[in-house]
Amino acid sequence: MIQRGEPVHSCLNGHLRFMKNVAPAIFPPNGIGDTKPTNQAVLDWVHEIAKLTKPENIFWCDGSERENEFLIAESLKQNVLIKLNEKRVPRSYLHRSNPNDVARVEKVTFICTPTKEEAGPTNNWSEPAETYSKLYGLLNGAMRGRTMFVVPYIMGPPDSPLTKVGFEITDSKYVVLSMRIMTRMGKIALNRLGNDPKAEWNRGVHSLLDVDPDRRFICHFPQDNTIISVGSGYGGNVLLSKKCFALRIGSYLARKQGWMAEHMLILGVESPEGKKHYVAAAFPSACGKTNFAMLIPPAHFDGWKVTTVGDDIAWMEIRDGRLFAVNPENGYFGVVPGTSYKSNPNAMNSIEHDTLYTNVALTDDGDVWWEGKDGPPPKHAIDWRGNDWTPDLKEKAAHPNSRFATPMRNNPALDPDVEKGEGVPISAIIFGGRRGDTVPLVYEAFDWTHGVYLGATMASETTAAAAGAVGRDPMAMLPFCGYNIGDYFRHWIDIGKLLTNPPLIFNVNWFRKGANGKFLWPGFGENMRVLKWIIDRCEQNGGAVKSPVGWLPTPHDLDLDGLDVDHTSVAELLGIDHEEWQKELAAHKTFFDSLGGVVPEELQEQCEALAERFKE
Ligand code: GTP
Ligand code: SPV
Ligand code: MN
Repeated sequence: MIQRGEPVHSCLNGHLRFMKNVAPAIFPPNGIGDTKPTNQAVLDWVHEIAKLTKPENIFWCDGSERENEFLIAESLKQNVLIKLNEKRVPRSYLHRSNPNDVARVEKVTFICTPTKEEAGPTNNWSEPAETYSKLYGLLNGAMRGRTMFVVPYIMGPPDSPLTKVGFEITDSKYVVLSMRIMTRMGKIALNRLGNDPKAEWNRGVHSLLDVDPDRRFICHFPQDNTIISVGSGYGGNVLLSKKCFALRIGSYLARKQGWMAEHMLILGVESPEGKKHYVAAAFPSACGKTNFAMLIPPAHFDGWKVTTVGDDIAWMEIRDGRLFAVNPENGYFGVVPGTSYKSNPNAMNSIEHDTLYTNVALTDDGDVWWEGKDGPPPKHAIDWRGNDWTPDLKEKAAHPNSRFATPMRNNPALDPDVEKGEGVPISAIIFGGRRGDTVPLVYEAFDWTHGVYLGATMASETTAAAAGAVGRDPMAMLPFCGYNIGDYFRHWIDIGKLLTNPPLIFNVNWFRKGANGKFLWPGFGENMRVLKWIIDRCEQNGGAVKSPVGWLPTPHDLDLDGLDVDHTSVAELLGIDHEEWQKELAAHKTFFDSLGGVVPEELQEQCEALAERFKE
């Protein structure tokens, strides 16, 4: 049974008495909010959390249309949502989060394993009993005057062996409405769980409290399959299905159970002859996963088709010696700024209707706007904070991390096999970050272990705030690996040993810059040219030369017909600068050293082998 410390009541009564009610209770009519699960373990847990948080009432979600309509109506009344212009963006809404609460917060994200070693050198760790005690203190009476929603959901296609059940308790209507888009929510989960009190399911507890950054914690208890998140109302902090369950708890379960939970998009690519491959790609947050997953091939690639399986998370398992992947999610929570008909038409088509926007600007005619949208900016708008905005102001109208939540069904390029229980077979795995220099446009690992090394040492530039600063982000999982990163590397190596037909592994970099500081590569749809080479390599008919870092295409091996990029740029994009790579090598060593001895021997050897190849 779960071990928990004694709740701390006394010291917190002061702030509780004055805690703002940011989420007043709602009172559903008969037939709404009363679909109680029958599994006794779930009922006991809900009872325990209700006793602690003391809500006004409990709302049991069933995922029905009627329930959704009621929740939207109540959210409009409470200004949780703003209705957008029905003609321009039908059935769509805007939500503004608290300006202090606009992104994931890694410094208050914790992995609460019995020992610090289990969480490893890259995670914030906190002792489970103490942490439960602290969180139970904060949750004590936190839902007074509020409705407690119980949200059942599944992650994965309904009939997949990889699919898992989760329950999220929350006092936020925005969370319920978002979970309905992002997951398969409601009765489907109750049916999947059944009545076995010992069945595996994830427990998620979320309360807004008073949305105070000083009382904001996102805590994971992998051994208990439990997440507790308090004090935030935004995205990855509170849609507990996503980063918290599908990645942090997911990666822990995956290692224990012999599968993989990765921060990867999944796409299908079909040739004019009808030959189809699937690839999975791990890029760090805001480095192009959604865009790549929705790529539209340029005119030159007539007859080629790219389809989306997922844009953020892949759950993968081994079958017949191959890796098969499913997208555990049911919707996209995508970056809005920069999204346009030019950069990503599939995303634009997806978010034209039935979309929940967060922190974008509102135009005077009830439409949404953001920096980088097609056409000129509006003469006047209400910015993401709710203030008047005009184009002459320095402030951005939409928050740089403003997001859309939209059902994957809206995507015109949705892959037909997205619901397939067995998943899709993965031919290639791609790693990539945002690197202004050093890293070529694309190269291929020599073998699986070398590929694991590419993933383990990948890096990305942080945002404009720290221009030029490069942070290592292994497999784009640094913020999302729910256990010791050394054991995670080991798990990758072990999976490789079980694969008789492993995916080839590649590294890409869309973000290399020339001397003028501009991107050398046009990116977006033109990334098809790189994808095509990757597919050629999978079919053993793409050319490449051996370089110290891996197999590199020559300009001749890439199909660059009709592309407006000059020869020198292509040479720069594919170039290996030995001086830059000496620095890169040193950075790999420093990174491995910083992990304090957890890095598997095989990867240390890869580091030495890379150094040796540069000496040849
Ligand atoms: P998360 O949802 O945070 O995980 O982000 P993501 O990895 O899905 O990134 P997304 O596709 O939303 O892109 C993030 C930013 O990178 C946007 O501003 C895009 O315009 C930009 N971007 C995406 N693809 C490319 C590309 O090929 N070239 C360039 N230059 N920019 C790109
Ligand atoms: C990311 O940061 O990788 C996201 C957004 O996909 S969030 O869901 O907020 O984590
Ligand atoms: Mn992401």
